[in-house]
Amino acid sequence: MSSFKSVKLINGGNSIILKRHNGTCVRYHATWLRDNALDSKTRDSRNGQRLISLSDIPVNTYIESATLDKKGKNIFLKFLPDMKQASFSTNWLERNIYDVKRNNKKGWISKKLKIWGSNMSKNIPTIDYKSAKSNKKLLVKWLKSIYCYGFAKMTGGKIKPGELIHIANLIGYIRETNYGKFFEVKSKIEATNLAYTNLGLEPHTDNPYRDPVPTIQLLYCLENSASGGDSTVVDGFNVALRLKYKRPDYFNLLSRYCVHFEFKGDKNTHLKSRHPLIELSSDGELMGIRFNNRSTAPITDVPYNVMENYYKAYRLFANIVNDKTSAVNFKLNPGECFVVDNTRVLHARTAYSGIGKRWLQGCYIDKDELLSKISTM
Ligand code: NM2
Ligand code: OGA
Ligand code: ZN
Repeated sequence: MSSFKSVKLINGGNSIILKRHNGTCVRYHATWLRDNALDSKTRDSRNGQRLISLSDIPVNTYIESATLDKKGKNIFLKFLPDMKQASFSTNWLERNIYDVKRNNKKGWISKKLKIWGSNMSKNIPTIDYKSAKSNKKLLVKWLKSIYCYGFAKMTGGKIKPGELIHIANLIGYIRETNYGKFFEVKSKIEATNLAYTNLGLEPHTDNPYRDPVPTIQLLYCLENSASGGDSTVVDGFNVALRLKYKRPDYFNLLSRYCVHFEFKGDKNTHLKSRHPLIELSSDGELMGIRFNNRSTAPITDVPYNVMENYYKAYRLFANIVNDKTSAVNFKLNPGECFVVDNTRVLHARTAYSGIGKRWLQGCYIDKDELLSKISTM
């Protein structure tokens, strides 16, 4: 429970400044406080949604008086000119703090994410199917690892076609695409996608040609007796950060310029998108990686005099992707599956052949629901 020592108006009531017991201070603006008032006329008390618009807040809003209760745990505000009153707990204010130093460096990531390389091979976040179904604590822990690492495995599932849907439903809502609610990853004649052959697939993110990109992918193994067909996953954020460390100029090129992705696998499908390989938000957060050599269209948005360097940057990125120290390798057994955050983690398989068979089923899931589950469970 946080508490403050004192509160004062500053800039003629345009803001308040709160002092903590350790001497540090934090400021909030009058308009911001008014907009975020928590009373039932400002926010619906059932669903928490805001009932007012900015036009309901006078432009010249200021705070006439601000007082703390005895214990310094609640603050009471009077706004003018509309004579609105509002109160906030100091806990709420601390939780919603914005008067802080921030990291605006390109490529920052949330402290909650854990970056990994081949060192994760020995402790892959894994759950067995039975625990996932019966032990909520273990399930939440597993869901959190999908968020933190962008990768997790499940073992002990039924060897039954369509079983992946039950697992997907533990994570979130299925994202249906042209490939269906789920798809059969096996070698087919006249394959509409190279994934449906026995060729090896280099580390890639799926469907970079789709906008928005599917955010989670699940691959479920039903048969894997062919020789080869081993899996690899690579933390794309780790690769991007290693690139940035080695060659910040290359990192800038790959995040600055857009690539075109395109897929035309059958006569009913023509998907296109335009995004950088390394995507940053406007304040520099590392948002996503799109990397798929099979579906990269001619790169035409890089100026002539930058192209040579762009390709050098692209090549170095690919080299780090394919570096042994980036990879976590394993072979899926029937009844096992893995889940990747497709905005971050790349997946691959080696070529397969021989008398045995290989049959995986896959589907896409929306990550927003995963985050919602973690937050509410
Ligand atoms: N499949 C497996 O994004 C890709 O084209 C990779 C996707 C066909 C749904 C394969
Ligand atoms: C895919 C894919 C990998 C595999 O279907 O998108 O990359 O192991 N498959 O077959
Ligand atoms: Zn894939």
